[in-house]
Amino acid sequence: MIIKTSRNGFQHPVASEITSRAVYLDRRRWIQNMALGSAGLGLAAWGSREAVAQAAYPRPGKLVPLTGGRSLVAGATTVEAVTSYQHASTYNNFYEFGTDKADPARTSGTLRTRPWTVAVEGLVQKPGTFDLDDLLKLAPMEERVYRLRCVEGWSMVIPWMGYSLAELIKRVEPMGSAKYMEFVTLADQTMMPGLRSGVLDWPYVEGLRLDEAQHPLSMLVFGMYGEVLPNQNGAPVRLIVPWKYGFKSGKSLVKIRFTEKQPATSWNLSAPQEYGFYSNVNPEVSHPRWSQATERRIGEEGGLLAKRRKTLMFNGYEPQVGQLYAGMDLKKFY
Ligand SMILES: Nc1nc2c(c(=O)[nH]1)N[C@H]1C(S)=C(S)[C@@H](COP(=O)(O)O)O[C@H]1N2
Ligand SMILES: [Mo]
Repeated sequence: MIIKTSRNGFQHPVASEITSRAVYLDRRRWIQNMALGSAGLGLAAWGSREAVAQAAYPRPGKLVPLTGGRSLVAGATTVEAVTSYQHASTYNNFYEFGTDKADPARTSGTLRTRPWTVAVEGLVQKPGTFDLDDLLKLAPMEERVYRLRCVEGWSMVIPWMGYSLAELIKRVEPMGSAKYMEFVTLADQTMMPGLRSGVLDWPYVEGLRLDEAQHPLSMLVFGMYGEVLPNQNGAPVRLIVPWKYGFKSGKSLVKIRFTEKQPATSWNLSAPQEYGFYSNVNPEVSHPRWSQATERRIGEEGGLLAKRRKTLMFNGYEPQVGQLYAGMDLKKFY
């Protein structure tokens, strides 16, 4: 694979990714007016009994717009408001930039996201290094509204921009021996003040079974709220696996490896009894130190006293992903 050096400056996508404000607003209206029936594109078709149109949300207008050719809403079981951009971009877990929720928004300005490459290695026929610009063009950009459920007991509803991870997987042609994927994220002392702390072994590494990674809901994400990702949310490219606790979705990805054996993952290494390899959202399997039966929606009125919501099996995506775990003891494979 040829490595191309980006001719675009910091956070300036190629012209094809930039949509005029008018087109953008038009698309917004279309989403707003999208009836259940017209959501029958791709994934939404099989989630459509649960899917409901989300309220439109404003594009914050802080970063470069990133728009998708089509939009879909996946996995909402009730009408749920999209979390405000303000909350989604200031209440973050990104330990490379500090462990306080407010740290990443404050300290991630030092992250340089251009040039950026993602190396794909291991058990594939076509290993290589992808330039971010090539990744942006690899498949049509889609907008998907997913719930994000953190293992700590809070959740958000976020409109992500990206495409199925499966699009990348099929291009590199996994060998028959490939059973797992390992996702390695950036660990650069010069840009990430949090690396000085020993909370985790750096780099932050996560993993998925190959069939989980190939599931169409698993998403390679480049943007949110119609713009490129802000640094604190994992710029320039991250994973989103919506039926698993948030920590499975690594931010600022630099390397993807296909392996035969289950990869060792950062959170599992740091506390194996608390964070399993699977970490599927499951209200019936408690964390050793707290119940996972309910969650607090970030941004809802009432702060810490706000009414908690019931956590849904597989974060509400059971109809789509339940089959991946047929016959598995989910208490054992937590
Ligand atoms: N590299 C890296 N990725 C990471 C984390 C991290 O600390 N470092 N935190 C994870 C956790 S615990 C959660 S809940 C989500 C939070 O994503 P958000 O800040 O975009 O909501 O990112 C995940 N990805
Ligand atoms: Mo999390």
